[in-house]
Amino acid sequence: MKTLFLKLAIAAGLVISTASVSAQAQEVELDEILLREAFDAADSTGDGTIDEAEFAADVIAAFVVVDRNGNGAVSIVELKAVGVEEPGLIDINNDGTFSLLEIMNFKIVEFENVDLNGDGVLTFDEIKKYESQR
Ligand SMILES: [Ca+2]
Ligand SMILES: [Ca+2]
Ligand SMILES: [Ca+2]
Repeated sequence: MKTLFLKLAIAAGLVISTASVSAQAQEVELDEILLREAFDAADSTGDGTIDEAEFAADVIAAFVVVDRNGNGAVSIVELKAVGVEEPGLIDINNDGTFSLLEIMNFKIVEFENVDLNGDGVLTFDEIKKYESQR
């Protein structure tokens, strides 16, 4: 069972790391290099997997970066700038902005989708596979 804090934390991060990867890299090889960098940055324990706490921390760190004016909510413009194509799915209360909670709810689902073998941690291969299907 995830805590609310974890739900909050999971939303923001992988949005940014994966989005910046696809925005910057067109070639597969470069894509993989950037993906690896994002993965290693998120894997703060360095054990080769990303658990929920690491994922959550990554989400929060990313949210802070994207929320440029620091008002605790991300606008559609800010979100699209990091490559999120369907922000409507994230905006639960439909107010046109994206709170950390809304993003976290969205990212939790993504975490579970990426975790192909359902062991509760993400490996580089799982993320790579997920990214290649997007
Ligand atoms: Ca780790
Ligand atoms: Ca909202
Ligand atoms: Ca897994």
